[in-house]
Amino acid sequence: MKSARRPDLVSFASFAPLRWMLFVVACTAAIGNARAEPAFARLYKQQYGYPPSCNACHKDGGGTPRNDYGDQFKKAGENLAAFDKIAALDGDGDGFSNSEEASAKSNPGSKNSTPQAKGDWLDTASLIPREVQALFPGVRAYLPKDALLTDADIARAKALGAELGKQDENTIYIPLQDQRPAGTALIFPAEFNKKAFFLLLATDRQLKVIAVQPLNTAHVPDAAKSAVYASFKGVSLDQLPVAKGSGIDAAITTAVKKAGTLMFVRLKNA
Ligand SMILES: [Ca+2]
Ligand SMILES: [Ca+2]
Repeated sequence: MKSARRPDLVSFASFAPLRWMLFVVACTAAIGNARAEPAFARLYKQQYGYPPSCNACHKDGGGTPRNDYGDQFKKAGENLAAFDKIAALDGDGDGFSNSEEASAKSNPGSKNSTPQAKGDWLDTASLIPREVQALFPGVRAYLPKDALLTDADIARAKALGAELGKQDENTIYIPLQDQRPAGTALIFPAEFNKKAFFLLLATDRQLKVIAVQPLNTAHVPDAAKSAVYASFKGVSLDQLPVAKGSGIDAAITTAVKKAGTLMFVRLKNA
């Protein structure tokens, strides 16, 4: 593998690719800090041997407020040592300690999951963002594809008008219908006036855009009001427009250009 920068991700991928990658996408979908949650999942797996779902630390999936276990973990330092510090506590108050629950694969952040009745908190289906599922009604299976960028990819992207770097690496969802790709979806960050928001880009199986949607615009309300999203519909990923100007529409267009080109260079091999 070329990705010396993220060896942990590569080794996780070989261990449990689907769950891990879905976790990365689901938990980064709607939060302000795109790097925080996967880092947590890596630590959790290092400590307990499996990646958790977003609901270990959040009340209702990535992007929702932290639950009591999430708060305990944060207060204890958010690092590997923090797990031992909070091991004997019972974050969710269900009578089982945090470490008892984590070791038994029940959710230390939810009363509804105990070592005797773990529930479905680790099901991969629960990790697919609702917004993605809504764009592909009836699709029950998703193939996550890690979009790691080679130097050749970056050069191809540049030729298509998009400046990509390693920091743009992401995970592409491929919805599967009758075991055939039905399209693609990608959740990615955008920035306006130094504030982050998230966008969802989806295409049909020919890589023509079917939708671009704002996902979390709490810090950038203008991104929710923009009318530029409809203009991408029907455009091929390799022909997305280059942004002009410096307003919110330009910020969105820049992010869409980068994300679409990332998908194109990873999915259409030269
Ligand atoms: Ca508990
Ligand atoms: Ca519990």
